Amino acid sequence: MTQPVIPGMFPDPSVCRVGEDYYLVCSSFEYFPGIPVFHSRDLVHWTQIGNALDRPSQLRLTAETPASAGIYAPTLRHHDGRFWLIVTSVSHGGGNMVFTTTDPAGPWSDPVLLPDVGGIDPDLAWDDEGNCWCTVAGVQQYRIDPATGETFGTPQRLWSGTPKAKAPEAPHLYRIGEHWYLMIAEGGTERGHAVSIARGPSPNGPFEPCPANPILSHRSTDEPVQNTGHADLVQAPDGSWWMVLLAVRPGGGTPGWHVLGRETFLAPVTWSDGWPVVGELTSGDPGAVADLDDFDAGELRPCWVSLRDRSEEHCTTKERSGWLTLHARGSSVDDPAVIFVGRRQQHLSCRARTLVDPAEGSGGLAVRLDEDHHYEIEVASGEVRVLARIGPLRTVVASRPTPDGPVVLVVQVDERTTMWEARSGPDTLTFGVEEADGTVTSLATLDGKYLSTEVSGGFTGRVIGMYAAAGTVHFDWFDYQPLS
Ligand code: 6LW
Repeated sequence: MTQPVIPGMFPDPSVCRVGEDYYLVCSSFEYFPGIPVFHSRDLVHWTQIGNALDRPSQLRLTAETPASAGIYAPTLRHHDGRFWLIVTSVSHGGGNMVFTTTDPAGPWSDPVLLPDVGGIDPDLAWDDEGNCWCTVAGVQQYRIDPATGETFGTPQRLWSGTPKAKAPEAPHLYRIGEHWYLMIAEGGTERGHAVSIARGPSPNGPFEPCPANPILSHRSTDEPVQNTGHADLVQAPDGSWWMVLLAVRPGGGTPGWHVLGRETFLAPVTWSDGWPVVGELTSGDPGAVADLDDFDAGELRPCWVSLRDRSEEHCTTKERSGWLTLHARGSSVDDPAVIFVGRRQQHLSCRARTLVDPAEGSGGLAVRLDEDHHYEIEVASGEVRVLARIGPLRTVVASRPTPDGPVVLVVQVDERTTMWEARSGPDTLTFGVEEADGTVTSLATLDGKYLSTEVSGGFTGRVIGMYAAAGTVHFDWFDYQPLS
């Protein structure tokens, strides 16, 4: 199966190039810090260099921010020596806002609000006269000043996409050769997702649709990679053109269940009669990069995300040197205010382990899709339990006594690969305790189907991490090992 170039829940990619360097950003929804920023020199191997929204003055999400709300679909561009990021905060009236910097690794500015720009999936493009055009889903266009948030004139409708196709969104405007191109996603971000394009003489159109639309879609195919859409174009220093896009890798039978969220893929683009032709997806190399974090570094790495906010008061590596200390907030792991620190699951089979000291509280290791869909292994005062939340069902699946003192908790995710097994779901999750001799005593194996986006709905994928349910819990290290 074709591999994503950025595996895990990194959807709605937007890319730009400055010299030999590519930069890419993605949606981040209810997670904080928000908007992961990646760097690459070849479009295939990417390194996360930071998060654009890493302080409350940039991103204020609260326990009332629903799952899959928050930060949607950014666009990243470079203009006049600065990086510009425009994004929609779909919560608390955040609306559309612009951030800027000279260093994409950060810090980024505080937001410039665009109160008069409606819609989602905002794009930025400048014309030769220096006008800045902001195009949003629908597809509507505004002329704005990104430095002040001022809007000029009235919004214009540019194109509503292919007749009978729904949800014209993710617009991006490009000046390429003699034409202005307007590329969109349409069909909705599920199995009907597609990319279409139109071109015209000016940034305001009129736009003529490509006769070959959609230029990319896997709908109605048995491709193992599905939901292809929400794309952005970039030209390489050698003049070749490339497309980054989102797609999913559903496991199990048809139509399957995807568990890693919508991931970032790459495809080559050639041109014919002034229209782009999208080639086969380029297989990435997510690599079997094990990732052990011993929390000795002081600052948390950019891959770690929390739910809606993060403060030193509840999450710190400065209280016990070389440990991550979480002070519980809320009442349980079901609580939207739960103190959680996790990283995206990026491989269809993988193992996560953590050494937890529950001496002053209870907490553990969770695999989370949202507040209503998560499994965890939790330790508290001499007992270790496996818990499951599937919609309205909340249950203790297994429990056993455990000696006082630190304990290593383990979750192993195994992709179901044989046809008969896979008919009942994409994978299994086995929760257990690692004994002193390194063997693992399993407590329970659960069906991964219920931690899939097809079951939970929404736009996110699995995040695996540590949480405090009550009191104070210390974590010495967290180890993530790909198994596939
Ligand atoms: C985003 C829309 C989409 O705003 O999903 O896949 C929404 N495309 O363009 C959230 O990711």
